[in-house]
Amino acid sequence: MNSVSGLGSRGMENLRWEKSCCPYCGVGCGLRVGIRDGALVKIKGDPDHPANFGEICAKAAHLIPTVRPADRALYPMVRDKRGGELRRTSWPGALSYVARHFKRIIARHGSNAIGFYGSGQLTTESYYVFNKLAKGFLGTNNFDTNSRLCMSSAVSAYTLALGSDGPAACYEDIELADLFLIAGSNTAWCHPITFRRIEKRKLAARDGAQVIVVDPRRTETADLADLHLAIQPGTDVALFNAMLCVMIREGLIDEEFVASHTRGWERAREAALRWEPERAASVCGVGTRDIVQAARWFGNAKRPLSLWSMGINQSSAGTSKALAIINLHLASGKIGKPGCGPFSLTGQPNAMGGREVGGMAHLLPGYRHVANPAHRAEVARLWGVSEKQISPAPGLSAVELFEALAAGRVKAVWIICTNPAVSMPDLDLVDRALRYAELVVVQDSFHPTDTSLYADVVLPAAQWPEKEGVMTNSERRITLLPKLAEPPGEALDDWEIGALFGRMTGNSEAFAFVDSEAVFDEYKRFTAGTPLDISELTYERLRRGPVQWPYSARDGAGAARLYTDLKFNSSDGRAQFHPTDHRSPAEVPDREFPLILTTGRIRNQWHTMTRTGKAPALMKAAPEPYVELHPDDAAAAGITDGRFVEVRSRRGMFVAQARVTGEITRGACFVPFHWGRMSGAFKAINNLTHRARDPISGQAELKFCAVNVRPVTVWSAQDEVDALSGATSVAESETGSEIGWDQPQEGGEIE
Ligand SMILES: Nc1nc2c(c(=O)[nH]1)N[C@H]1C(S)=C(S)[C@@H](COP(=O)(O)OP(=O)(O)OC[C@H]3O[C@@H](n4cnc5c(=O)[nH]c(N)nc54)[C@H](O)[C@@H]3O)O[C@H]1N2
Ligand SMILES: Nc1nc2c(c(=O)[nH]1)N[C@H]1C(S)=C(S)[C@@H](COP(=O)(O)OP(=O)(O)OC[C@H]3O[C@@H](n4cnc5c(=O)[nH]c(N)nc54)[C@H](O)[C@@H]3O)O[C@H]1N2
Ligand code: SF4
Ligand SMILES: [Mo]
Repeated sequence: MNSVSGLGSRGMENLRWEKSCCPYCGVGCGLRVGIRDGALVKIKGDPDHPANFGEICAKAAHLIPTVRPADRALYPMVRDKRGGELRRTSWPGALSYVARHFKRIIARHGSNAIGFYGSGQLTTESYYVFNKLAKGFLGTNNFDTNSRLCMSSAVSAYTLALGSDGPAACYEDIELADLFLIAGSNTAWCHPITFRRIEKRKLAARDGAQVIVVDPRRTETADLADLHLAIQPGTDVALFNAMLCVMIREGLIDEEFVASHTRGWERAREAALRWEPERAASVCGVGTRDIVQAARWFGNAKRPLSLWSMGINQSSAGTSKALAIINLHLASGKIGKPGCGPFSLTGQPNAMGGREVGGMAHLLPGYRHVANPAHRAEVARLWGVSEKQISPAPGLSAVELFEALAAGRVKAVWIICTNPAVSMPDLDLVDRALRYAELVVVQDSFHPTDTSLYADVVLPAAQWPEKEGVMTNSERRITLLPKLAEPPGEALDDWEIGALFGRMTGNSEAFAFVDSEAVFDEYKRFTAGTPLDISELTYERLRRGPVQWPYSARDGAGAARLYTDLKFNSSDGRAQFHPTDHRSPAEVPDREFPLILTTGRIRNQWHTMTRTGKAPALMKAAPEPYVELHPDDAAAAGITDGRFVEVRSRRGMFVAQARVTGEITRGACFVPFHWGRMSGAFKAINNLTHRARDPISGQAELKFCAVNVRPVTVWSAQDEVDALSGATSVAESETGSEIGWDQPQEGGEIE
């Protein structure tokens, strides 16, 4: 165990402190957990952990009430028929029920009629076991995760440009950088401890550290900016191309680096030169001078560090957006050196581990690809299965899986550690998918959730800190989470559930893991000789502290940065430029739906609130969702601050109070996505969002769709009578005139 002290002051008898890692965001802060008589009583930051040096944010500080609330899932449950009750059963009872249905479905429709949908909040070990089960033993690559909604555009861009996935930079670079380009990331709220480091760096830097923030909203992150580019949503590629255009024109390109270490510059250069700053300014809705300024700062910076997250990734142009950022670094040679580089901030605590272990429908462990015959052969050998058993066809990605369920092509889905009935775009699709499926298995630590309401089988999972395993944070740092408490009822660690199922379905040897360490030791063999080599890493080493990958036992440490030898992971060691071009999002505003809806997070809630929703202190700050609207758009619609409004898209409706604020760009509105239908049918903003995807990464466009916003009309008794008697509808007689939408509205600056 990781006991760090037996602190014994008055009233603190028997209090012992154990090390762990925060189960929320990808910053991956080290925690110290105070335990007395087997119960968690205190949480503080681990001063020795290099992600946070003892600091934590409010979400972690309020973890304790989220561990044992009344709605923990305690026992396996099965519903024999749709519409029937979920009844408690044993683990063998529940898993043999699943096995029976899988067998029937596979016999009738083939292996690809089943699918798994997992999560970046699983430990690496749990990911590994389920991935092995699906891809190695059930014959389907339909194992995808919510990382598809989160990181997949960054993954595609890194792979295309640098030859493999994996952020090159590290947190220490924050203290060294002299320019921060923060794009599509509300770091202050979503990666708060990383943000504090940026803030400190900026305030402490005698040599000056400038901050550029690219975000259609004036977020708390943007408050730190020397230059805030409040672009129209979806126009980032135009902006970054224009920055590159200015850098070319002003001689700010590192020609020698480009010539020696990259390929494809000519075409990227041509593409950028088509984006004069004036042209980008009109598309992005920001000033030409600001674009030129941003380019000069970037081009002249010695150590520019680019941080990005969902405003970039969650877009039908997500891969292009991320590539355009990477191009800026390749063109200026600002990569592989201390203090600079492209650095995507991962959202979930182990989204990185998921990528490493092959937790997406096109991947195999160790950054291998299902489509690559040599990769399949290596993995098959290590799994002890025939090569033919691993299908060469990539499985269905997250949204595709739900589309296939709704269309009846996939018949069964096993959902693990994610709540798609809140977090997926276009919730009506999810509703159809889960109703039409013949079998829905939900493995969650809580019940009911919006998703488990659809379940035929509920499998109770241990959650933090009842589970053991490793997680990798944004800077490739692996931390061991020890098991610090017993799970309630009969809940099991996720990997144990997968292993039990594997053994029950006749693969006793392949799933004979005795503990999570045995899973880790099997997984790490897949990394030998790969960019993420941790084949020499052990739990024993991790108990002494976290390490970055790649790791070498000889050094006892990992690599702080990637590509320091300026050799990239491509066959010739060169990085590849990809020309990028701006294209319109999938659904642009029009007369009927004149505003852009963008969605995201708030400081004190985590995703679908199954955990943070149980911490009274966190709920207090934001008990309800809301709609941020620009004053001009609000005035045009007859909306005042605090008024209840309905937001509609072609797919659904949402109701909340308006927050009229100049902090959002004109033409767009913002709604947090944490609330699901269980909290009120019209509180779920994903009723409205669009499931268009990036063609390369498959990531959904959760940051852009067309909506209209109007005041909620209060019906009087007379309206009721009029409506029933077919008299003029309220919508025509009152709301229509009030909103004044009759004038055609231009769809922002979008082309
Ligand atoms: N408090 C809290 N923290 C979290 C989470 C949480 O649920 N709550 N979740 C974690 C996870 S999984 C993730 S993925 C991260 C996400 O972290 P972030 O990406 O920082 O969070 P979001 O609020 O989704 O979106 C970031 C910003 O993108 C902006 N944006 C929207 N459209 C565009 C655009 O077209 N271009 C640009 N440049 N910006 C745009 C939005 O205005 C928003 O401010 O947070 C992690 N941390
Ligand atoms: N509109 C809109 N939608 C979005 C986004 C957005 O910005 N806008 N962001 C997207 C992104 S980036 C993400 S990452 C997703 C997140 O979306 P989800 O993954 O759906 O969100 P969570 O609430 O984190 O879901 C985790 C589930 O796992 C359960 N759980 C917690 N710990 C454990 C455990 O140890 N084991 C098991 N088995 N279960 C556990 C929780 O109770 C919860 O039900 O949302 C996406 N959806
Ligand atoms: S910043 Fe992220 S990892 Fe750190 S304490 Fe807060 S939620 Fe946890
Ligand atoms: Mo995420």
